[in-house]
Order: sequence, then structure tokens, then C-alpha cells
Amino acid sequence: MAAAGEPPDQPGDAITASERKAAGLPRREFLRSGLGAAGAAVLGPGIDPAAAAESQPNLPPNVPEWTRNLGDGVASRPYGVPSRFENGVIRRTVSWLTPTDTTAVSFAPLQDLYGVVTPSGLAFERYHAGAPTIDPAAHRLMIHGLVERPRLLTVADVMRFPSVTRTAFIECAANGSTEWRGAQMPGLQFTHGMLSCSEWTGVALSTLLNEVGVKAGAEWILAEGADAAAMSRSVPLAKALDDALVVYAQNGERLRPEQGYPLRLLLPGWEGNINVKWLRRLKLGDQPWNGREETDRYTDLMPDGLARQFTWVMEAKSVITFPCPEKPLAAPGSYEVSGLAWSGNGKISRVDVSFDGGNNWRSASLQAPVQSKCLTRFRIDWHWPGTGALLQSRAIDETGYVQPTITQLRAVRGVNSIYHNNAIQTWRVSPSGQVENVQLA
Ligand SMILES: Nc1nc2c(c(=O)[nH]1)N[C@H]1C(S)=C(S)[C@@H](COP(=O)(O)O)O[C@H]1N2
Ligand SMILES: [Mo]
Repeated sequence: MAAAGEPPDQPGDAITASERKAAGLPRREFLRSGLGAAGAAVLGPGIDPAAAAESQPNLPPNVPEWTRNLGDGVASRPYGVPSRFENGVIRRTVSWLTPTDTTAVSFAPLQDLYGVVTPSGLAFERYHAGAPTIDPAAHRLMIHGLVERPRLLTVADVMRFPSVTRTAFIECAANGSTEWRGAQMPGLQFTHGMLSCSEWTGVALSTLLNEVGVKAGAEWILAEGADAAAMSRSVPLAKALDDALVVYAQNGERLRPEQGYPLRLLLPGWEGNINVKWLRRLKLGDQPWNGREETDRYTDLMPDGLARQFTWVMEAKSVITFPCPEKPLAAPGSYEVSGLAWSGNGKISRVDVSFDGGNNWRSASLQAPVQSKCLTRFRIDWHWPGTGALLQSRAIDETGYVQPTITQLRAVRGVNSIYHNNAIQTWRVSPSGQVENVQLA
């Protein structure tokens, strides 16, 4: 199809206007009027079609083989997968963080993602006892304890209630845990990849609680999974009544097995661990249960030797996703620097970017709509002169909270913590364009 202002494609042309555009060639008007040089500001000199034609039979002005032959039919693809040329865009694991395949974590390839939604097949995975294969017909959600009418709900029962759809990020509290004592991981996928953002559909937990009738004195809910870990967490009733969902769908289709099929608890903005997958039980009680995941794990050891418990909220954080160690700069010139910002306390209100290690800051533009407890994409233009640079991003959320530097964070938290490292990330760009994970003193 011809873009606005392009001459329509002429059948029989060796190269059409849209092919020209796809190949990054200047428009014909530009060639005629001599404005082609304007395009060179970003991309440098254009392609020499004659040289390309000799070495690459599929390059313009030749007609490529995929235009000369019919493509695949619809029957060959009942469920689509990405282009095989994108087969490097995958979740990755770190052997020393994955003692067994079932107590595992995989990291999302943030360096290869665009916009704010994480494709379901690339959402990071974290589980304590493997991802169970649950037959939804044989699965029940039990709601009991301090309630008027205990219930065993089928998945179909849950799906009969009025539904809610919202987008929300999930970040493991251990995202960035390797960076407390110094820069360690070699790339963005491993410093920040325990982070995903999906459009979730389900039922408001308040709707289900209304159905069972919460008894006076109930203040907490035990949420338990049906996996072999029977992983459980204590959820305060206030959060359950605020914005908690029991979700059954993710990015337009039913939940993926690794994200909790057939039912998952979603607590927007709260640490990944409390978003209990394969949800089988909600028990109302008058105090927290103090299970393994909220005592031995998911607490923050402070410099005075005391541990903070119940630090549920993921505070404002951001990271530059281009450039990054996996995506270096090719040559000096103009670039769009881009990244992600998020806050478990609401909307991102501003993201500042520094190119000199935090001495000077410029505000980035935010992709609309900016949604609460959701990834927010930021973008800012940069002319890289080909010298060394220190890139940082700093998120500010609607509460006025400013993302701290690692030095500020260590001053309060020490270095004994594992969880809740939301420090500003520094990428060092070398004159060759390589990008490295560093920390500034
Ligand atoms: N039942 C159950 N729920 C669970 C877990 C688990 O092992 N079992 N892992 C938790 C942890 S530690 C995190 S970070 C998130 C990860 O969610 P994801 O795998 O969908 O990215 O799920 C949480 N919910
Ligand atoms: Mo986690």
C-alpha cells in the first residue's frame, strides 16, 4: 500500500514506492528535489542499488524470491509464532541462579521489546516447584475461613462474574538482586529481566468476597497455589478490596501455564511473589500466616540486623533499554534512546535521562496512555558524538517519589538485602559504541 504522499505503486516497477520505503531508500520526490541529504542526517549515506544487486539477489532493484513465489497458506499456521529471523528473542536463564530446572527463574529479553506489553511467550518465569499442568475442569478455587458462605468455585463459576481488564506489570522483588554489592550481570536481560507487563482479564477479588460475605474480624487472606510448592502468601484485606483481581486471561487469551493457568491472583504494583499462580485457595483470617515466603524469604535485612517484613510495593524504577549491553551503538550520530519506567504506587509522572552520569538531566517523552502500575515507555533523542558517555534514567511517580541512586539506596538499606533494588542503572558507552553495566561511586 502506498503511504500518504507517495506515488502509488506501479505494477511492473522493478522497485515500488513501498519497497523503497521498507528498504530505507529516499522517496523519489527527495531524489528529484535534491532533499535526499536531509535523510542522511540519521542514517548516513544510502544504499548503492547497483552494488547490492550484484551480491544480494533479493535486494533492490531485483525482485526478491519471496515476491516471485507464493507464500505459506493459512492451514500451515493454526497458532502463529514469530518470524524465524527473530529466534534470538528468547527468555534466558542463568545457571548459578537456577539450581534445578523447577526452582527456576527465566529473564525476559527487554532489549528486544517495544512499547510496554510483554508478549506472553516472553514473560519472565519464576517458580518454586515447576509449572504444573492443571486440567481446568478438575481445578477449584476454595474461599473459606472467616466468611459467611464458604465456596468451592469452578473456573467457569469464576468466569460468570462481571469481568475487569487492566494492564499491569509484574516484577519479582529479586529483580536486580545481583547488583547490591556492585555491577555484576553482563546485560539488561539479567539486570532487569524479571519484569513483564500484560493486559490481564479476570474478576475483582472484591466481587468474589462479596459473594462469600466477609465476616467481621477478617483482616487477612491466605492465597495458596496448586503447584507442588503450594506456595502461599498473606494478603491484607485492604489490598484485596482495593484493586486485586483473580485473573484467567493474559494478553487476550487464557493465561499461559507458566503464568498460573487456569487462575492467578493479581495484586497490581506489588512484588511478583505475592501474585500467587495456579490459585486454589483463599482463606480469610484475622492475622497473617507468616509462611516461608514472608519470613525466611521476601524480607529485607537492614544494616542494623533487623529484617523488614511485608514490603509489598515495588517502588518507582526505570531502565534504558536502548542502548544497552546487548544493543550497542553502531556509529556516531543521531539515536532515539528509549526505556521503561514503572511504579507500584501509581502512574509515572516524569522520566529524566542523563548522558553524563547524572550531572545534567533532560526529561524524556512518555508514551501515551500512561497507566497506573504499568510499564511506561520513555523516549528521548540523542546525538552521540562518538565519545565515552554514562547513560542513566531516573523515574519520578505521581506521589513525587524519585528513583534513588545505588549510593542513596545503600545508605539506607546497606548491602545485605536481596530484594527491592530499584536503583538508577548506569550504562557506560565506550568510544567504540560498546555498552557496559557499571556503578558510579
Ligand atoms: N503458586 C505459585 N505462585 C507464584 C510462584 C510460585 O512458585 N508458585 N512464584 C512467585 C514469584 S517469586 C514470582 S516473581 C511471580 C512470577 O510470575 P511469572 O512467572 O508469571 O512471571 O509468581 C509468583 N507466584
Ligand atoms: Mo519472585
